[in-house]
Amino acid sequence: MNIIKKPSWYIDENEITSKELFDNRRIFLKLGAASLIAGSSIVEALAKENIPVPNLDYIKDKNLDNLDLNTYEQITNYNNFYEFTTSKERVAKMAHTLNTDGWKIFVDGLVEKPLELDFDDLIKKFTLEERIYRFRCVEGWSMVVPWIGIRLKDFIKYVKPLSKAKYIQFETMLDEDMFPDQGRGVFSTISYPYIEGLRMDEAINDLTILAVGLYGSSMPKQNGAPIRLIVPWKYGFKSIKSIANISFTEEEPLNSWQKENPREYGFYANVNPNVDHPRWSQKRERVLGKFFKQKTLMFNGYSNEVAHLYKGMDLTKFI
Ligand SMILES: Nc1nc2c(c(=O)[nH]1)N[C@H]1C(S)=C(S)[C@@H](COP(=O)(O)O)O[C@H]1N2
Ligand SMILES: [Mo]
Repeated sequence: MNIIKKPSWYIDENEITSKELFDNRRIFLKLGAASLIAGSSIVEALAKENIPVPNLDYIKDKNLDNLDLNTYEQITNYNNFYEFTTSKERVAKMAHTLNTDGWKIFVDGLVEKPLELDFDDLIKKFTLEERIYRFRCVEGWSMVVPWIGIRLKDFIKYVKPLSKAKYIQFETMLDEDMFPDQGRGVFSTISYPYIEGLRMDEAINDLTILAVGLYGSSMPKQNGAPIRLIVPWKYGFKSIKSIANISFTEEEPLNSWQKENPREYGFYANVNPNVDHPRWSQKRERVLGKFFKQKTLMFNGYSNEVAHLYKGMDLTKFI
């Protein structure tokens, strides 16, 4: 009989409840060999790192740029979500009031016909893809996140905008019971609903996704469940969370941060190390969990994919 000695890292097939887990080499790498000691199952290892068991089926990102992922813990415990609080550390604790059951997305404006889409039905119609992206907040911090989502281009094709449509506008859900800051009236931090928008050519770029999860499972509430925009070459505020309304327009949407402070925030918000924020430099960024700052890249490192969209535009004016 041919006896094969099992290597120390061998994991018994029975311990693996999901094939997805076994395939997810990155999660293994993140957890490190130490957590995969004999007797400890992957599920236990995931639990120890507070990573939920993956529940989404998706095409993996090959991570050709070899980006170093931030941990699930980091990504889900340092958030900007003003509907809850301006404290990045507290969003995670407060986000339980966001109820995504039966979530609907309304599509209107310049479309063939207005639609009311049920989130759960909607995502079954599309292919989910993992997208490992750099994510750079205008405040000067950044992270690398393995998002899971659908291409916005595919969604747009599905809802059939009219050819007159030049822009797409997104709004976050309005609901005072779910989002405490929305119930504060004149004392709210910003005016609601949170609004964002993209030019149509930006919207149909292959990098732009509607994200429905990260690290293989559904979007955590604090990160914008159940569905949010991700535009990786723009400052984080463009990546609007918990989307409830999408409309197609002829006019450029007035996005929330431009409305709050047009001198500091514009419509485009492309990551640009050469154009400083009026109150701070944008040349460098602090990656969550890293000690030294690193250089911020033009278009957040996505110039090859998106620089052509802004040819001939003065990027010191179109901020
Ligand atoms: N509805 C809504 N969307 C939002 C925000 C917000 O306050 N409300 N903050 C934005 C900002 S400033 C950033 S940096 C990112 C943060 O996303 P994250 O918490 O998943 O890292 O969400 C963006 N989307
Ligand atoms: Mo941000």
